[in-house]
Amino acid sequence: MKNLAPAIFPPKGIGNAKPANKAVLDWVHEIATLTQPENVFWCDGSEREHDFLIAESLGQNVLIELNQKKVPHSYLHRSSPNDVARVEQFTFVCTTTKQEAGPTNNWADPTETYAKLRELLAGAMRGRTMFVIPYIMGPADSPLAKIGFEITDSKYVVLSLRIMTRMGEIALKRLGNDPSAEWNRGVHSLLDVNPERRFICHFPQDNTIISVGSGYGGNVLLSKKCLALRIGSYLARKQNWMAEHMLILGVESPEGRKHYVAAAFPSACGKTNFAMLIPPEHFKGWKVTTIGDDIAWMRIRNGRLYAVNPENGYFGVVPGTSYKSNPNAMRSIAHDTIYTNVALTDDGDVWWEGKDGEPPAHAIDWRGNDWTPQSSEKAAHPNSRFTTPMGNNPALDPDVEKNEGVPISAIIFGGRRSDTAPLVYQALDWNHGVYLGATMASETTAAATGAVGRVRRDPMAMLPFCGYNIGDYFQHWLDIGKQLTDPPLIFNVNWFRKGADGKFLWPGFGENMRVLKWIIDRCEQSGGALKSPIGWLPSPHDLDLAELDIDRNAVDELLCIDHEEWQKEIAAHKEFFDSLGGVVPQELQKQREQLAERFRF
Ligand code: GTP
Ligand code: SPV
Ligand code: MN
Repeated sequence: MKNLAPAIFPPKGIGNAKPANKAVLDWVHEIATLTQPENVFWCDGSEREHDFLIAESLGQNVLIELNQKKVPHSYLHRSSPNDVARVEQFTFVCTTTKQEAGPTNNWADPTETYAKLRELLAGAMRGRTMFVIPYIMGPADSPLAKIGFEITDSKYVVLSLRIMTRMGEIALKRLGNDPSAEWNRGVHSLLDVNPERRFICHFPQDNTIISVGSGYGGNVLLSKKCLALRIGSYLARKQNWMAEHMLILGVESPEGRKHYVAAAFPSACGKTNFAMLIPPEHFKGWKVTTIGDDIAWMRIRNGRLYAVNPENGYFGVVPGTSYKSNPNAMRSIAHDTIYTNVALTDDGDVWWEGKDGEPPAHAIDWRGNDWTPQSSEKAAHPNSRFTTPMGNNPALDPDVEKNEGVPISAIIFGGRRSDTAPLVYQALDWNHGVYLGATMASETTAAATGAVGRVRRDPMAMLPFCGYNIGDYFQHWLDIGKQLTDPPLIFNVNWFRKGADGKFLWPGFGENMRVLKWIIDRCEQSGGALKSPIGWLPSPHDLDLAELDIDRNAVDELLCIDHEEWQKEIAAHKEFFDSLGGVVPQELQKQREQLAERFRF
């Protein structure tokens, strides 16, 4: 069989940053004994190491060099066509008991799973280099920061983690020599990139992740969904903090008043875009800044929630990104970026559906085939991604490295719903807000394999990412609320409601500032709202729609609560809770009854 990742041999002084910590050394030794690599490469995160790995990746066709004048220091990676998204059906939470993993996770027995994975990993790195990557999630000295190590046989993973995390020496320093220090053990091997041997397994009780058979980001950048969300959420409950699938942004008014907002939208439902929003002309003087675009780690401080972004870069959806929809993202990915599964133009530039300007007359598509605008296939995969350091973002918030994090004034939940859910509404209180999160639904997207466009319940956008029993997770949210003297207000938004013509009613992107402004007004107790059965709802004049070209009827439709649709919705909430088999806290059952009750009057 063809070796997908032949060994590389670094010159002296590269690949030898061996840590002193005995627990790490023992673990690496154990994995090396099992996987039998040709050599072990200890990463330090230096420029020299980076340049060497880029050169080797180009030599082995792991990366393709782009036109360095057009996109400096940027490269294209093509994953296997069978390996382009997260695989939820092959993602496992291996808690000691099935009960701990709960009704929404694939559970597998830890002893049996370790045995199966050991078999798959035995000799798997023969003829390959085993990389050991130390990294920190969160600002290095934050009380929320966590250390992880990822062992991998993929150079793409090493180069990507260097962007996505604080990688190398900095992590070794923070870990120190204490053999009992807390750190996450991550093992990844490409194996032969065969979907039949693709398993993403989490062992929360051991703070361990083992991922085999994939080279796609969400399955193999173990810092991200695996550690920061699945293991993270498990640790968060135990340690009384929160690990959430949320962007974090700052909003500053022309008078200099600043709020931070965290928002949970499911995969490919607009987090990166919202986090980088540029307010329209009419909001001159307002500034939106980014703390994070995908994950928030939050803890209680002085009765408030404070959040950090555990990541150091963005792994974002490429298609649809343009100077029109998201100029800050375009500027971020103009250099020092790894592109995965986009198209390559004849002049060595990258292209994707929705990019500004005319499509190229000819390109090489994400699979490596010739492409023209007449082709029936897409040039870029719908889940093609960029990996770019957050330092590239022109709107990066100055407090992104603050150890204690930023205080959160509002939490927003949002899904992709063609109907039922209005543009925005506010929960009556924290517990009602938890109910909004718990009953969230969204149409599925290309971020995971499987059908696209199917409405499914995705509580707090965490359905694929909660590392323990969802009932306990709901209870954790309720328990956190009890400890907050100044809790964030909770909102629900829907940028994706459609009219009878099947088109989006709301322009979205930068114009979402109008909704954000109402949310900030509510936080400052200045925004108007009507009490509706589902919560506080703005009337059209409570939203600043000045200079927006939108039909008055569209606005009415966006804010309308259709009682028939909501009867179906409430029934769907009940069906969802029932499907969870009795783990839903009483408080949330009560919230549902109260919601139904409010519709009766
Ligand atoms: P993940 O990285 O998978 O977690 O995705 P995300 O939640 O960060 O979503 P992202 O911002 O990348 O947007 C996903 C898709 O939704 C892109 O195709 C965007 O163009 C589109 N999108 C984002 N915001 C809006 C919006 O306000 N309105 C509309 N109509 N589409 C949007
Ligand atoms: C998501 O699917 O929510 C992502 C992309 O952010 S991935 O890292 O692949 O999970
Ligand atoms: Mn995401």
